Amino acid sequence: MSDAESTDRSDHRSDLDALVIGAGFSGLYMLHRLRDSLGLSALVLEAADDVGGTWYWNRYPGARCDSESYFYSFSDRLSPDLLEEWTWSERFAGQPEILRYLQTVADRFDLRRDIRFGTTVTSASWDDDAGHWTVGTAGGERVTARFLVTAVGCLSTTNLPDFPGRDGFRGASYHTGLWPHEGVDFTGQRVAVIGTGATGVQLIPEVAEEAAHVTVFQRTPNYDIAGGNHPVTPEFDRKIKDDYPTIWARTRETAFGFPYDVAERTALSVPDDERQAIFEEAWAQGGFRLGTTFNDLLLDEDANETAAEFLRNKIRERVHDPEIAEMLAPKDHPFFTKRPPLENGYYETYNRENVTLVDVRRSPIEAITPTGVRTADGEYEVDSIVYATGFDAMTGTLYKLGITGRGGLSLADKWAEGPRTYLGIATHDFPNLFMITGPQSPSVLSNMPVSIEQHVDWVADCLRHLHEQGVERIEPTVEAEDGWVAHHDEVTAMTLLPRANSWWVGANIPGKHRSLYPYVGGVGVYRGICDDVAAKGYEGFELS
Ligand code: FAD
Ligand code: N01
Repeated sequence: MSDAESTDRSDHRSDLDALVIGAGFSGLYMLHRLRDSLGLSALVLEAADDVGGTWYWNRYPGARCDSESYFYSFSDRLSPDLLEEWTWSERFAGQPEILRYLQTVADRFDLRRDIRFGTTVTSASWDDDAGHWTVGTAGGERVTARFLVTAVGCLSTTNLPDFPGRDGFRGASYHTGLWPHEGVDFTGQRVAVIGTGATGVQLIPEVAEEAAHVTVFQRTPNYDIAGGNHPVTPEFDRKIKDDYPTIWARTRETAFGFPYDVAERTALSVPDDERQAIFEEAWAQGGFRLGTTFNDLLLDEDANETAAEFLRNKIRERVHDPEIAEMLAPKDHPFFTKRPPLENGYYETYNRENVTLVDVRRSPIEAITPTGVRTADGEYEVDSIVYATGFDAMTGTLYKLGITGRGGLSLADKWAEGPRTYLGIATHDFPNLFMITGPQSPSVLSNMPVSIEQHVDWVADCLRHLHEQGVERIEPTVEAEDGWVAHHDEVTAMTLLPRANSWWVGANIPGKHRSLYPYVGGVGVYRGICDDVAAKGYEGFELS
């Protein structure tokens, strides 16, 4: 019997202190804090057969992080020893290596014995009389817990567009977020790839190397930034390890949770040639630095346009066919109002003979036929279709949990006009519920391990406080929630982010309420607000 099964028949099934859903970065660290720091009884329910979350599911060719590995990991908060011992092989590690890292974390802290794998949560209802959550699973089990922590990820429910005829395709279809564990051999095949977000941009060059022909269906071109991936040298590794105290301190105070911050200058305050040189230097360094070169790129359209045009010109330099280059160069939204993918050789892929780009904005996909993809311009016959079409982000997975709060109110109904949270971590009428990287927290607008640790630590400290004070329930007040939503909306309106049809605003899912789902006020600012709330005895929460 596996460890996971042995927990199945333990006392954990009833009256747990805390139940956590999800065993990715968030759930693993939450379990460690609950069990090992606070001594609470805790159980994690996880739909997958192993830990890893994102890195368990997204096994498509080319999958890798685009936060640099040395800070896309747990900090010294988890274990200074592990930081010293673990060495990343590449600047941006590939999926297998990140999965191995998370498996190592699970093993090292003996987390698996309190994780039940292959267990999908389908309901979670608050019982106001009993003062606990009753959580139901697809297998028909029920578990009760005083506190419920969702660690279900922001990007864990796939978006498979409902194209007419989709299920009648006679070849093989894949969604990148549910990639077969045994891999896929595209050798000699004609492959359609639908979607050119961060995933498509990683996958397309890899598939083009293998397949006979790749047809890419692009709806919106992106401002892809050069990744600049390379192996990690022993010298770099040593330097990073020596600098870790400073690095982690920086990640906690900067806007995006990176160890470098946005420069304190505006784009139009410097002469054109100087600005160009600054962009070039950031480009040469690779990664997201280009987005931090000036502090008004997300605020001022003219400033933004300078970066946008710089990136369009990079595309024009690299893609030989000027017509294809213009198809790839975005003009319908400002830079960074959709998540810019990092690319390693993506644009050069379009110089290959075996790659065709189709503009489905101009000529939309009308149907998937038994033998291919039909657009307004004609049919493209293929052997396989890859859907790199992203996720129902931030709320999709939360709604699938079937959460109901006081009086049977469902979370989906409460948020029908957009999420209403306090700090993106809790919501009124749902006592004792904490959402790790919930909507209206920095989450996907940050280097996520930093935001995950901040949320988990805040929740753990809160639970310790409740225990010490003999408090059994915690719930945000309506006033505090209204205040946070108003603040969130105000900060959002100062930026250019609402301008683009991105998944950040829910535009990728037909019928989804349009609002900015993550909080754009910045990681450091947000941490300060959360710390202040805690220091004031959890101001804005009702404790009873
Ligand atoms: P997840 O890793 O998504 O884990 C959530 C877990 O919850 C999953 O295992 C899922 O199976 C489980 N779950 C969900 N619903 C249920 C249910 N009903 N019942 C039981 N279990 C359930 N972020 C960055 O900051 N930098 C990067 O470079 C980066 N790269 C990324 C690359 C890809 C391809 C993707 C898709 C995302 C990337 N992200 C990146 C975001 C990434 O999701 C986070 O960095 C991080 O992995 C999230 O961890 P998590 O534990 O919060 O959620
Ligand atoms: O998903 P996406 P993703 N018809 O939603 C298109 C993280 N991530 O999986 O832009 C035609 O960005 C859609 O078109 P449009 C990262 O946070 C990180 O690529 O909506 N096309 C788009 O081109 C990222 O942002 C990393 O017009 C349709 C694509 O499909 C997030 O995950 C790597 C369509 C979806 O792009 C999601 O990225 C990978 C339709 N009906 C992911 N529906 C790294 O860190 C959708 N599309 C490296």
